[in-house]
Amino acid sequence: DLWRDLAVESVRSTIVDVPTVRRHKLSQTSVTAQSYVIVELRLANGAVGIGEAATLGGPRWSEESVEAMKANIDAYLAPALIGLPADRLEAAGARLDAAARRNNAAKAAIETALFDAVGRTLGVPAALLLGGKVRESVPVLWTLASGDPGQEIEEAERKLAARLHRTFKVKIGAQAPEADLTRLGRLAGALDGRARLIVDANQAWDETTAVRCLPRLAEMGIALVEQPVPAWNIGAMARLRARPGTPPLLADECVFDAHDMLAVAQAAAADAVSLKLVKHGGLLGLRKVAAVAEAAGIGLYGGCLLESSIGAAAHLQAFATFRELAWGCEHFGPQILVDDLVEEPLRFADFQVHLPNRPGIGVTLDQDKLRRYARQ
Ligand code: MUC
Ligand code: MG
Repeated sequence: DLWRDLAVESVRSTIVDVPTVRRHKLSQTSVTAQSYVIVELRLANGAVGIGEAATLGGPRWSEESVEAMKANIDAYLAPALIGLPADRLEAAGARLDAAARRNNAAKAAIETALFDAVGRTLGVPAALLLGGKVRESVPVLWTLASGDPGQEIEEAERKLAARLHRTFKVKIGAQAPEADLTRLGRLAGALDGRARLIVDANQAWDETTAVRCLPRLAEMGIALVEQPVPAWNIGAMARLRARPGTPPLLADECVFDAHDMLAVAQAAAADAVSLKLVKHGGLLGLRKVAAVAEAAGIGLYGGCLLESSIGAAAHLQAFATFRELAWGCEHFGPQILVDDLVEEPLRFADFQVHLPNRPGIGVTLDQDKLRRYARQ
């Protein structure tokens, strides 16, 4: 019978480090390799689900590091689920929350593995368990983050010519604001009329700097500005947003859980929100944050933390279920790694990333790659 025994039998966590094709610089860190915790969760029926927790340069983008995640998964989170039927997804979330505070990325990797294992058991995509697909592919942007405008223009030209990406997110805040404005002016000039540009300051500016610089970004045609000020300063986001000449604002580090989303909505502090498993603690948490945003008329943006095809596929299962995904997604992560971790990487074509048409999250872990990139 189909259900056999869905009890969670074991959970294995592995730290991997996968080099990137070039240095990726943002305001708070700079990386040449991506570090993930890969979770393999086995059910009594033999099905194995996988999940991934991404970080960016250690515990710098948020508070979680791969070392801390692996320790907390092994000692607290995994034991909380052993024996629980894997289809009790909401109950599993409650158990994980009782076992450890926050640790949202670690919880998301485990919950992804539950969705994957249940989906594989039933022979259905995880999207079906989240409401069902509205779309088969999602527009996907590319991030320019070497800091060298000559290199960035050339990289954007290659992506445009290959019909892979035509929206580019530029990482700013690693250098002085004036230097970034000059750099952005060059990029906007070179790509004018052929690509859409957005920027991400990763909390780098104070309110005064943002007051001065945001109208200049609007004049250059920048379509969206992500997290210009520190995550705690929701008041500044609201005041900036109320000023004429401010481009649309995207909330990233200021929205982790649905309570954060409610506070941002009540303060009218954002036009859109970046949805990420590492922030929301899982697919169910991501949908809850999205529901609060939808109720407030705040647009949805499919965020990433440079995941491999495992994490990206998990996000796509949720992104596929939204009636509106106004800003598309940024799951270019599989393309910035020198190698992927799955047997069949996600397909990028015609400026979209395409949903795999297989059960669970839709991708299969390549055990050789796992061994090759596992930290010794
Ligand atoms: C972030 O803050 O959005 C996502 C893409 C990228 O280049 O950096 C990340 C994190
Ligand atoms: Mg961001």
